[in-house]
Amino acid sequence: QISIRGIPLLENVEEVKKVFNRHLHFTIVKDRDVATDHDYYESIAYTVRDHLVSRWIRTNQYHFETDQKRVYYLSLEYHMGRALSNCMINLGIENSVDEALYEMGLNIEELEELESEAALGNGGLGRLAACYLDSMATLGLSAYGYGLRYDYGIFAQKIEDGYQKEYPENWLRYACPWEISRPEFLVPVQYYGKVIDDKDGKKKWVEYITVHAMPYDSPIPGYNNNVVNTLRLWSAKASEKFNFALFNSGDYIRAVAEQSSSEDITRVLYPNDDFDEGKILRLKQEYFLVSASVQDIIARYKRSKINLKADQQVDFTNFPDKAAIQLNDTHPALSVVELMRLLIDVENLGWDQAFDITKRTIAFTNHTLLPEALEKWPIDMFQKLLPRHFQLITDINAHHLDIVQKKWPEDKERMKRMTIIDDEAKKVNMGYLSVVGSHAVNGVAQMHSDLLKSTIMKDFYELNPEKFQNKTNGITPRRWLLICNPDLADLITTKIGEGWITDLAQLKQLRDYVDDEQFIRDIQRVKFENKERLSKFLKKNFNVNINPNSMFDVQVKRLHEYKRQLLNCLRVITVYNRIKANPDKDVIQRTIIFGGKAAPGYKTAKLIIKLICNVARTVSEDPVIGDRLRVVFLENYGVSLAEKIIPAVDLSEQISLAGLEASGTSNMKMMLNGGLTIGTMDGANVEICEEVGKDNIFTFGLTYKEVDELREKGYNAKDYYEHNAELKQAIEQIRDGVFSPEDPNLFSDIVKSLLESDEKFMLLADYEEYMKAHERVEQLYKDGTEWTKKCILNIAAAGKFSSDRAIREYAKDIWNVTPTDKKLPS
Ligand code: 26Q
Repeated sequence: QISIRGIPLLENVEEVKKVFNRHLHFTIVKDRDVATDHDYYESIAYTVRDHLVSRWIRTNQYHFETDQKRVYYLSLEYHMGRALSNCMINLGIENSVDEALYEMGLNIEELEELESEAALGNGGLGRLAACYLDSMATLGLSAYGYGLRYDYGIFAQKIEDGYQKEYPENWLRYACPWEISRPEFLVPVQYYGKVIDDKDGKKKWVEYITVHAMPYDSPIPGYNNNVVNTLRLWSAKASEKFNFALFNSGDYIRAVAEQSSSEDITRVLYPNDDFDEGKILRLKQEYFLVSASVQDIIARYKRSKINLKADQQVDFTNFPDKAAIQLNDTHPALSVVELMRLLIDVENLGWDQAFDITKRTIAFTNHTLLPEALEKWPIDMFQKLLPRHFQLITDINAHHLDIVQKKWPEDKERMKRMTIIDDEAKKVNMGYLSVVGSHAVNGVAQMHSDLLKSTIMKDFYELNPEKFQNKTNGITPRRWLLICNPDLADLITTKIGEGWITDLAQLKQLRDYVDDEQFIRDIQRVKFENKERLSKFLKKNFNVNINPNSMFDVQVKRLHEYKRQLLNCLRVITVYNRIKANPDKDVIQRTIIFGGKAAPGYKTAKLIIKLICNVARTVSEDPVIGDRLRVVFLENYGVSLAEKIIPAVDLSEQISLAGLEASGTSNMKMMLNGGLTIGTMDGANVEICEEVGKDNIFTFGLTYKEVDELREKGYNAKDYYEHNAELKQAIEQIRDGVFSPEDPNLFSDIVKSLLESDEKFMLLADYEEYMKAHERVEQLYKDGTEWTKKCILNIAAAGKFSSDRAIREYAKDIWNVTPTDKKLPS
């Protein structure tokens, strides 16, 4: 047995059984005659949690003693997925637990499936936060995640008659064994009211209402280093005080009702990915996270070793040497003004010193250039909800524009472009506030960081070029290889040892085996077994039949027009037409897999899901097609389903219009698991191509520059349509109801928008090259050995895309903290 899953020593196995039985008895209060599988899941979860507890406490003690600088990651989203297997792996107890359960007649894999996943995120941004927590703990940083404990995470997606339906995801229905509430650290958060001038010339926020933030802590174990960091999620609790008047006046019912309405703040995650609706509840959520977290951060600073000793007023001069706050997009941008407010109004610092400390503490990561995703709050709404913060933004803006004016005295237009508060549009620009209030600003892939500097942040780059950086995203190799693809992990380990788990660059040693015939066969066998496993899972859970002998061609990600699932769909239709036109031609068998949620209000995206489902139906019902082509749309794509799909991918579809996907991370996950990429030169695909070499990836399509030029000269969709017979045919079939005979006009909006000359995502411009790229894919796939060699080269080149590498860069270039491979005592 390989040691990466821990060695199941007899005494460990006996201990696990003992603790498991104790939890079933004392915590769940059942015996084995009446216990359900879910009870067993909970018992084993508590058993594993017990192993974390002393490490968790010791980590806190250690960080108190050393008083190293702390990193605070602030995010409105954490897409954590399941915790059980992650904890077992990171603690090295998986084999012991496995063996113990087996001896008791239970199956670990079946129990793991019973954990509901913490899906408190939409897509890439929330999953990135989760990967970064894993890496920060593994690198021994004193790091905290702060977020919101939504009662309802991302909705559950069902496909009914080909349409997406949304259902509430009540992940807390069963008690969650991984969280601990901390009522003793309740924090007040204030809204509304007004600001008055106090006697001593100070500003005072009065007549506000208060909602309390209750912290729930979850453990974040590092890999094999006995570090356990904390993710602290806030839940809204009505303040009993604020309803006192109503309670006393006898309006009991209204008082209770109002209580529950303030608890609505953390009721539900906004399911929009890259779209800002400007809703007040969302602004309340953002401030709730920010205010509770920043107060908590300051309180921890005051309780820290140096400040506990000092009996005079706490000195904030060194605050930026003790705390780094990272903003995950603009969603927690209010941190800038909340930190200012607390330093000035509560801690009595002067404005200039407060602003200096704020800037040195905060850094900002941007995740998108899409204009509809950039947060801008209506001034009226903002001022009413957060009157003191509006004043502080006004002050910061004046200070900022003063600097702009000194640098470009004549340039009125520039001042207008750079204002944080836009009086004409009556909006507060949160991106600009984040840049002005930070010492570092970064994009999430090289190309994206370059575009930031040349497009939406150009003026700000010219003002402060030293602030701008790149930090290419990464994924954690623990969840995205070791845990989700154990057979590949073992195979790699037999060749190069287990160093890759915490130093993914070591994968490049696999290049030595690219011609090793046995290794090639082993890689093929593992991939096939993963495809078989996925096929069985889909058969069992969704009654979907797919053939593991076919190529698995996969596009899984949020549904968005810029990601161009519709381009993939046009390709599928063309492949279908080609088989029909030439039924005797020898083609490879393909299974084309789609998965992803559309925002509930995003009509076009939902119609695209319906189209894909209808095309899938037409293809499957056509007797001519047989087993040559199969199209499936998988329901409810999320972290847990991804862990099953990604190890089985042959071909990774990354086909966004160049310039629009900031980075992408599913591209990295599939590459690491031996999938080959077909993709545009967008986001991190560019770097994937650099790392693996252009012979080992299928790139196609317009470059960012060409997109720009084409838009400049005028994109004309109809030209492409008229000049490509296959494309024309596919679109006409959609238009004529070939895929929707019961309602021939169902997809007319899609057809119309595809042919518009200002169609924003230029689908038709990239169609022909996309088809040709797929022909190259097919050629290569016919030669199993050559294909597998490229898979090996892809795995070997995936090292750069570890979140450990990304976090090391943040630590060095932004946070000024030092990773360590020191192990704490177990
Ligand atoms: C904004 C305002 C109001 C409500 C919701 C939002 C909102 C919520 C989520 C806006 C954006 C998001 C999520 C964005 C996101 O996931 N972006 C992705 O981030 C990944 C990690 O950096 C990148 O890899 C992807 O390219 C990028 O699309």
